[in-house]
Amino acid sequence: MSKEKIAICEDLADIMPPEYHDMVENATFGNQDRSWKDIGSSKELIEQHSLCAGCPESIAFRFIMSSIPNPEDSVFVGSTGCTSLVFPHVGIHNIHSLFGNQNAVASGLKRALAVRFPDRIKDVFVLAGDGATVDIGLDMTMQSWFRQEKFTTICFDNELYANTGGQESGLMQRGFVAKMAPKGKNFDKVRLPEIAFEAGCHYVAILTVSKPNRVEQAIRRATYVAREFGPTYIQLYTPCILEIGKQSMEGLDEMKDSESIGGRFVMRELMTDEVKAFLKEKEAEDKARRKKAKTVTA
Ligand SMILES: Cc1ncc(C[n+]2csc(CCOP(=O)(O)OP(=O)(O)O)c2C)c(N)n1
Ligand code: SF4
Ligand SMILES: [Mg+2]
Repeated sequence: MSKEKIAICEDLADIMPPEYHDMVENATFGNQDRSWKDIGSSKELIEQHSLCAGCPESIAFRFIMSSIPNPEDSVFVGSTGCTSLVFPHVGIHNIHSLFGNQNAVASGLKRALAVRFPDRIKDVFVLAGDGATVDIGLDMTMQSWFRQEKFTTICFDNELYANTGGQESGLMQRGFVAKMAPKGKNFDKVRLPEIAFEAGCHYVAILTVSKPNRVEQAIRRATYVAREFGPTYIQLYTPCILEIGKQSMEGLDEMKDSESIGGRFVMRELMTDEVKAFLKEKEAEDKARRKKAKTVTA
């Protein structure tokens, strides 16, 4: 990993905006121990977005961007929805795919990168809403898991189609009435974490984005396991504050309430014993490296 990969071509340096120079010089590219703790003290790979003020999807992006271990060699694949409004603002290579096709596009991309760069680690992440992941794109999502494609699928679960004004989704909870689903949902929320595990994902996590350390842990685990074993899945509860009638400052409370004991989004992880043993070893290695780096600096 190295900052050379993101260096600006000398001939273009004087016309690049100052924000871009700032990103190349002061973001945490090339640091395998980068973390959410760098937020506030280094240039972030996202600082602006065009989501509603206070939308938890924006907090999710912030934590994900600061946690991925290899940003200069990572590619995001997005899908239409509120999440896609963020993609033009991120400092990571990304592709916008047709709504629902994201896991098919990511499959081709991951395979092509493995052929083109056999000696480099290239991480691929799908970031899409629940409508794209679980409803219209479910076929593509599941088939990529059946085929054991080695990338991470991240679902921004706001329990409806937010970008088109509030239609019912498979991840909506029973009885919920949305602006464009006035009769209320007749069925329970689809248990996608369990389905993902049964469909071949080697690591699955469901959580809110109220606690950055948890998001970081899930992102790192999912990335490492995807590299070694196969597909991984993370479902993040990012409530649409507009639809549940909350103010911009209230998204965090909604997430905290829903993850407290007995809540709908208490953090859960699903993994095989083999993956558990692998992560234990990997995390011990990471810890030892960080400790050594601290001793050298001191
Ligand atoms: C092929 C296709 N079908 C439908 C749409 C319309 N569409 C755009 S965004 C969206 C809903 C997105 O919902 P979700 O994936 O849950 O993301 P959110 O906006 O909730 O973050 C739909 C149906 C589209 N753009 N393309
Ligand atoms: S409509 Fe909802 S999900 Fe979309 S940006 Fe606004 S608050 Fe976020
Ligand atoms: Mg949604």
